[in-house]
Amino acid sequence: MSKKALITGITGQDGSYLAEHLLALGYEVHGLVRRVALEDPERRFNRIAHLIESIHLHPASLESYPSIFHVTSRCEFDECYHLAAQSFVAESFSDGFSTMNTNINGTHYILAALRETQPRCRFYFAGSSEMFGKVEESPQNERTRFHPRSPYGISKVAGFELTRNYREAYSMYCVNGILFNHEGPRRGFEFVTRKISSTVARIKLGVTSELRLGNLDARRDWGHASDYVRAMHLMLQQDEPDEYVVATGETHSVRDFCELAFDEVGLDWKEYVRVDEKYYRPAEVDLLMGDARKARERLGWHPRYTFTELVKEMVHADMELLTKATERKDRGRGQEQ
Ligand code: G4F
Repeated sequence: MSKKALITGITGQDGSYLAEHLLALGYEVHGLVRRVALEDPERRFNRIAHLIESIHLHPASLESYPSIFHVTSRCEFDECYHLAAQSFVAESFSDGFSTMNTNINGTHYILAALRETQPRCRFYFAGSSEMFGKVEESPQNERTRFHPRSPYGISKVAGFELTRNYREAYSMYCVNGILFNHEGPRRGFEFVTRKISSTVARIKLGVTSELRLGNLDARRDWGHASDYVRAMHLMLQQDEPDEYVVATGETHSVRDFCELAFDEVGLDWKEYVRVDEKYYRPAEVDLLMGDARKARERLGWHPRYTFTELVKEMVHADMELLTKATERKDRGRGQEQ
C-alpha cells in the first residue's frame, strides 16, 4: 500500500517540489489549502497546476484548530510535512503579530491535532537558518546557539521548540529541519534572488531600467529548493527522529548573486543596481553558512545544484517567462486590431 503524506503549504515553492518528489516515490499526496485558494485556483495554484489531478486538497486554515482537526480526524497519514508559514522576513517586521500567530499557533495546532487523532504520524517542521540570526560561529551546525533577529526568526525558534517538546513529552516522531536559504524558478518575487532574476529579465527585455535593492553585503548559503525537499523526506525515513542542518556549505553576497545574474545576459550589474535604504531591515542577519555534515553522513544527502547553476536556471526561467508573456500580449493586441 502506498504511503500517505500531508503537506501544509503545498501551493508554495517547497510544497510544490515536495509534492512532485513524493508522487514520484509512489506516495498518495494530500495538501492543506486555504479556502480562498480553492476559490481562486488559477492564481493560487500556479505552482501545482500540473499536479492537481494527482493530489488531494483539503480546505483548512493555520489560524483555526477545528479546521485542522477536521482533516486529521478524517484521513490517516503516515507523514506530515509542515511547510506553511508567513515566510518573508521583511514582512515579519511590518506585522510581527500575524507572523507570530500563523507560525507559532499554526504549528502548535497541527502538532496538537496529530497528537489527538494520529500520534503515530511522522512530523516534519520547516525550521530555518534565520534562527541562527546574529551567528555565534561559522559555519552553523545543529549545536550552534540560536540568536534570531526578526519576529520571523523568533517564530521559527518557537516552532522548533514546540516540535522538540512534542517529541520528548509525547514520544511522537517529530523532526526539525534547519534549512538554509533555498531558491529556484518557483521562488516568490519578494525574495531577493527572484527579485534579482526577474528584474534582470525585465531589464534585458527593455521593460525596466534599474534594480533597487537593500543590503548588498548580506551573505547567504543559497541552495536549490528541489534538492532541499529530498532532505525533508529522508529525515522522516530514519529510525529515530532528530534535527538536521541542510545547506551547501558555501556563502555568497547579494552583490555576488547580482553579478552572476547580470553576467548571464551579458550586462554589467553596476550599471543597473541602485541601493535603496527602504529595503534595509531594522536588524539584519549578516552572514549564514551551514555545515550539513550530519545530513550528509546520516541521510546520505548531497545538493545536486551548484550556486552558479542555480543562478543560471533562475535567470533563464525568468527570461523565458517574460518572453512568453510579452508574445501573448502582442498576440492579444494583434487580435484586437
Ligand atoms: O531573500 P531574502 O528576503 O531571504 P531571507 O531574509 O534570508 O529569508 C529566507 O531564507 C530563510 C532561511 O535562512 C527562510 F527561513 C525565510 O523564510 C526566507 O526564505 O533576503 C536575503 C538577504 C537579506 O539579508 C536581505 O536584507 O537579501 C537582503 N536584501 C537586499 N536587498 C534583500 C533586498 N532582500 C529582499 N527580499 N529584497 C531586497 O530588495
